[in-house]
Amino acid sequence: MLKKLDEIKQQAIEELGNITDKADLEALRVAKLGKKGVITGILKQMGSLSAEERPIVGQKANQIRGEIESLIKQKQAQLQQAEQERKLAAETVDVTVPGKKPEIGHTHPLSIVLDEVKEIFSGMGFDVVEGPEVEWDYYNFEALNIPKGHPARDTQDTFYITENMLLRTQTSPVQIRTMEKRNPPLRVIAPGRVYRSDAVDATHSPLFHQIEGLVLDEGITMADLKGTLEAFAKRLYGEQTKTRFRPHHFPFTEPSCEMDVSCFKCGGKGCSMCKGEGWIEILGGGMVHPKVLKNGGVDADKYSGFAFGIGLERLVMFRFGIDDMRLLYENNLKFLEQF
Ligand code: 2U9
Repeated sequence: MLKKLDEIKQQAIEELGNITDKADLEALRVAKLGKKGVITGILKQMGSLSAEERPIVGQKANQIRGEIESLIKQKQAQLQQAEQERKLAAETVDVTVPGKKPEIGHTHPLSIVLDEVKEIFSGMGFDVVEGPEVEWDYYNFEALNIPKGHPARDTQDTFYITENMLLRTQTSPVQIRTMEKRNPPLRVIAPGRVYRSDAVDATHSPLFHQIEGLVLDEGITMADLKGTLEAFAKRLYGEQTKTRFRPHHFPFTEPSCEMDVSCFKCGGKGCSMCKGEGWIEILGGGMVHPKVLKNGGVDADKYSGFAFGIGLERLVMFRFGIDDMRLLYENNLKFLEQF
């Protein structure tokens, strides 16, 4: 039996060497030390031994049991440690791996240029004002010296909602509302969406954007208009930019003008961008008509002012060399991701 016990120990050592997980280790413990295990088996057979042999075998059996127990404990600790190391290795963060660039959106070209224009006028002391896109006929036309039947109404194909309510065809009603609310001196720009019942093509859209401006004070003249708009053009297109004012006509300004800037592509020599002209028209303006001042509740004897209107889409198309306005509305990512 003593020899058998030594064999049990030897075998346990061999088997332990091959064990790699906790379940197998537990199975081994049960097989060796459990109630039906091999050591218990030996102890059960001790009845057949003589009184002298019994304590010797008993002692040896307990010793072997103790040794196997401590070997199992050792193995348990080893497995535990190995598992811990595996876990740590799996959880390791490699701080040297290059980061993934997060996908972020792009500012729409219309917004890029609008932000620039706002920045330039803010720098000259203008406030940004906004107003409703659904307007009364009065604010969109009447107050701006465009009464019913005026030919200017035919050039602005209007979306009417009722007889007196419409989608604004210009942002000018915002300035009338501002004049009603605030007293001169006044310097504002009114950017926003406007609507005209135009068929869609490369240069027309039923929804487009204007930036209009209004300056009111005592003693404002055409010279203030020229200086302000020239400074704006140089800020937007560079110091080398030249400006040219041509007479024009608008119902809400008198006198009225249009401003051209020297072509920013060819510098004035003539190219495809300016169609050989050397000049590009970027805005209209003029001195606010006395009737319009009166409609806005402003004393036309005391105050005068200038106003101007800019088509944002035109500015954007020239700025980025875009030849079709539809690209600005189609939300094609291949296009938008270039900005
Ligand atoms: C008030 C008084 C006067 C606004 C003006 C223009 C000239 C003009 C066009 C530019 C391109 C419209 O988008 S466009 O087609 N606008 O040329 N706009 S003066 O005059 C005002 C506005 C409000 C109270």
